[in-house]
Amino acid sequence: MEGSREVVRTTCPRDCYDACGIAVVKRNGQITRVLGDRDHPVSRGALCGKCALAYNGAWRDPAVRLQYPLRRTGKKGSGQFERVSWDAALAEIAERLQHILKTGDPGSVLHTHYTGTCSLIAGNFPTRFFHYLGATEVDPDTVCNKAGHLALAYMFGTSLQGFDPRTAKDARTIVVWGANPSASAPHAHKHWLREFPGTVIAIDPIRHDTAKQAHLHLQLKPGSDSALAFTMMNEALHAGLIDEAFLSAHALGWEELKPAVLECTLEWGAARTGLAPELIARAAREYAQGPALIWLGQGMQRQPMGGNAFRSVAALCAATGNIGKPGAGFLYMNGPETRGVDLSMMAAPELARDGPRSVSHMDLAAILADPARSRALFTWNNNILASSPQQSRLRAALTRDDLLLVCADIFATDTTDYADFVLPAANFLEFDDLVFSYFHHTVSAQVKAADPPGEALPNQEIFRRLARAMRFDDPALFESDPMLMAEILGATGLEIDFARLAEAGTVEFSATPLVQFDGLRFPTPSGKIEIASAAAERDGHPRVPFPHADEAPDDGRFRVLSPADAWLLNSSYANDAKIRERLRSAGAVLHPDDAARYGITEGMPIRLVNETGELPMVARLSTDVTPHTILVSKGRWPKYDPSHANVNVLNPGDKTDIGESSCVHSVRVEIRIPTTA
Ligand SMILES: Nc1nc2c(c(=O)[nH]1)N[C@H]1C(S)=C(S)[C@@H](COP(=O)(O)OP(=O)(O)OC[C@H]3O[C@@H](n4cnc5c(=O)[nH]c(N)nc54)[C@H](O)[C@@H]3O)O[C@H]1N2
Ligand SMILES: Nc1nc2c(c(=O)[nH]1)N[C@H]1C(S)=C(S)[C@@H](COP(=O)(O)OP(=O)(O)OC[C@H]3O[C@@H](n4cnc5c(=O)[nH]c(N)nc54)[C@H](O)[C@@H]3O)O[C@H]1N2
Ligand code: SF4
Ligand SMILES: [Mo]
Repeated sequence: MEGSREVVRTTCPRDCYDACGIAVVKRNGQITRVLGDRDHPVSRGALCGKCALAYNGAWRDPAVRLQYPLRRTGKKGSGQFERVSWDAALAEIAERLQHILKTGDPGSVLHTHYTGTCSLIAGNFPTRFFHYLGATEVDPDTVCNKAGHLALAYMFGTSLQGFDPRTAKDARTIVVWGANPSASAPHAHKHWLREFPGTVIAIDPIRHDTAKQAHLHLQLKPGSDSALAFTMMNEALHAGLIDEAFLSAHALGWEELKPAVLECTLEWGAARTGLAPELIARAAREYAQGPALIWLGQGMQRQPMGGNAFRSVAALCAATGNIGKPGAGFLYMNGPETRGVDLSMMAAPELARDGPRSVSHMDLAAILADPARSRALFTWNNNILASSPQQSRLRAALTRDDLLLVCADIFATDTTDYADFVLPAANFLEFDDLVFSYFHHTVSAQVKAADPPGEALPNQEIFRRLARAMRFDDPALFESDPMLMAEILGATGLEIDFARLAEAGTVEFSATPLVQFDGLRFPTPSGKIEIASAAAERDGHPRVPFPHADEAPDDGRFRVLSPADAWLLNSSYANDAKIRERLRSAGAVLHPDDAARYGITEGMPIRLVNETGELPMVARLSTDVTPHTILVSKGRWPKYDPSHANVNVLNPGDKTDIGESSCVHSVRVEIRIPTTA
């Protein structure tokens, strides 16, 4: 007997550019398959490999999901817990929080959150609770992309208003600068870039699949992007492709930048970047001629001078007039603002009576090591023991008996193993929400297709209940999901309710492609592009960007890049059995010339070592990486590795020039070869 078949349309809410449409197939009320939605403009019927496995594996396996609230019974880190009721767990957590509020600073309650789910309510609503409490937020963007956000905001007034990918039809050239769509945006790689009839230029120290597929690959030394951007401006100047009329009408500061541009000859740039002068010249002319789009990757700004690198590339964009017209512009992220929605509607920072408080992720381990600064930590949507820097120091801090640790997650991670209370979260298949891609200008429904396992609850409901247990009474802490969704959809002006959106799955915010900064109005203080920025200067940064390239590590060290892995989504999926099989062969990739100098051969065990930690790895040799560079993907779970560590055990948590954010793609290590006994 066939039984009744039903298909629920929903959307993938992972931290991924694509925001794919999903078709959940149900028989007799039970999910049988999670597939790509054939009608969806991005996914066109296919999920990426990792989601196809995980959504039909661990994510629907009650045996590996957290199902009930848990209270710690063993030592911190032992992962030993007993099941308790929601009422008991929340009452105890509330009592301990009330004690902290009575006896000290609410700011000593910290919370970390990030990209577990990017659906708008589950990803943002819980911050209301923490604002109201007066807690300190560990600024999520500081572990990812803050330097780039601030750099672009200095120059254009916003980093969250990018090009509309549909305007590629008007572009001659697309530059993918420090992003790896073949891993981080698989459908943009497979369809959007591959179907683009013009020239694709990839600028990346790694020859990843997108770079292999590009017409030009500039495999520059890591950390030399600013030098490259200035050299490209120099070449554009010589070719008569600097748009002086555009600059004088719409930008401030070109005259201040120009003397530095004039110094950055092709020979100078070639020496700094390690690229052939002809290649730089070709890329410069292709781009400058325009119209051209630049995809500004989040990977590119994770370097010590990442803010300056972003300002330099942004200056190139402005100087060549590649902005404000169809087929031109840049994209870092398209924020909900591009669909009329201000996210503070969800996060409600005004609930923080003394103003929102935040610290950098780069300081998290140090703050948690200090009982005066941290008495409680909540983690939700975030697996800090896999994703954050200073892994060993962080782990040591989490063993503090006097630190209340509460973790909401859908799985038992390295981090939840240290919790006093583990709160089971529902996943995206189990409740309604909204998803806005940060690449496309789409508005999508996340639609409930199943009940959560056991007693798991959506994030927003967990924090509503905790607010109740705390006897908080501000109505903003208890707003219902239907009300929140109606507010968001109302702000889009689309005149669509959730039921209709759920039927459609995804709708475009505008029927026709949007032009970035249409009308050439920029939300800066002057209303113009501020290549020279008084705001940057006031914040202690140079007024204008300057040409820079990091020195290559010269003391026998290597620079570790740890970008996105195609089989993981940050740390998510590393616990799925089928995905773990695929990760088994991954290792530390280094250039054959470097390997030869050390007598390292393919498959040989090596140790990466620095002042922060050490990581045993298997060597993989490939010319896909530049010399003096080692590629180790992010995201493995320490507890599945015999060393109980991943690449973040090597990450000292150094901060970028702007925004106190992560420069994880600049970690320096030595290679040691283990001696056999
Ligand atoms: N070495 C190195 N480290 C990095 C990076 C790097 O490039 N290199 N990249 C950094 C970047 S860009 C980022 S954004 C961070 C991301 O770091 P994380 O925020 O830790 O990333 P995720 O693994 O996506 O998600 C975290 C957790 O959320 C859980 N989760 C999923 N859905 C839900 C839900 O609905 N509710 C709750 N409560 N939990 C849920 C998942 O099970 C997972 O444990 O990592 C950073 N770390
Ligand atoms: N499969 C998968 N998809 C993901 C994620 C994932 O973990 N896995 N993570 C998601 C998240 S949170 C984010 S933030 C995005 C990130 O996705 P991307 O924006 O693509 O960023 P990364 O993967 O960190 O790095 C991209 C590229 O930057 C390059 N890079 C490193 N240093 C430099 C440099 O100095 N100069 C230049 N030009 N390039 C450099 C790396 O070699 C890498 O190829 O992806 C999202 N999508
Ligand atoms: S992670 Fe990205 S590519 Fe994979 S299904 Fe989700 S949105 Fe699509
Ligand atoms: Mo990220």
